[in-house]
Amino acid sequence: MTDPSAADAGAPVGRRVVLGLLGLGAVGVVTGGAVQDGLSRLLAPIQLRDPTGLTSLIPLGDTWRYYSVTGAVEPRDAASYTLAVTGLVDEPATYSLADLEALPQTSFVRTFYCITGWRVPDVPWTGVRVADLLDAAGPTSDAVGVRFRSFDGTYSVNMTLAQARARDVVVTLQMYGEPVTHDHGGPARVHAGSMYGYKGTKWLSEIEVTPDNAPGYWEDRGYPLDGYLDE
Ligand SMILES: Nc1nc2c(c(=O)[nH]1)N[C@H]1C(S)=C(S)[C@@H](COP(=O)(O)O)O[C@H]1N2
Ligand SMILES: [Mo]
Repeated sequence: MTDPSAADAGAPVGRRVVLGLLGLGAVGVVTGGAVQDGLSRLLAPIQLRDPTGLTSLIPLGDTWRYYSVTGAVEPRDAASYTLAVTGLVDEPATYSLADLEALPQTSFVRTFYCITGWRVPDVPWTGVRVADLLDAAGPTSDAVGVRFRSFDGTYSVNMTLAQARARDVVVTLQMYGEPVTHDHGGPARVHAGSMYGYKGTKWLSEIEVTPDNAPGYWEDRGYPLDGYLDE
């Protein structure tokens, strides 16, 4: 699927740069993994400015790409991180990282899919079910959706209340058995195991229970509101 973001990215990567990198990618295919790895690192700062655009065409193999729609994000740690549960709930709450770590953890292994075509096989995810946080908050009878917001100040995405309650929708605290790194949206990101990556929110700061299921950042730019994988 083509990416509607290329046009409105703040400072898109020039076509010549991307074509040059495609040339490097071809070298990587010939000479093997080392060049691919180097290319992946080389691309990290570029992808800051090309969140889901042309760089996804470069053959990097099954590796992670760093995505941020806002460029650099100020890191938060155990001392400064909070997650607020707000909106149409009986008991709004604010969780510290330690609070989240003290709640029951769910783990599962799922392949990660970005809708632009790349994937990372068999990723181990661990975190707190969004369902548990919703149960604790008690959505009111007029609640319909859940809006996830990021402390990057820009990213958001919605799910219906029912979708957000699925067992594989987690406030992820660990990937690969390690704390989620800043680049991967730590200390806490949402991941929905059965949905494309864009339905998850890196640098999660708020879960707002809403009276609707309004489109979020990428959905406003053409991604489908229903983000379920076809698999
Ligand atoms: N805050 C924030 N969350 C985000 C994004 C983003 O740009 N900003 N990109 C989304 C998309 S499209 C994907 S594929 C994944 C990428 O996660 P990664 O950067 O760990 O590879 O994050 C999702 N969540
Ligand atoms: Mo994505």
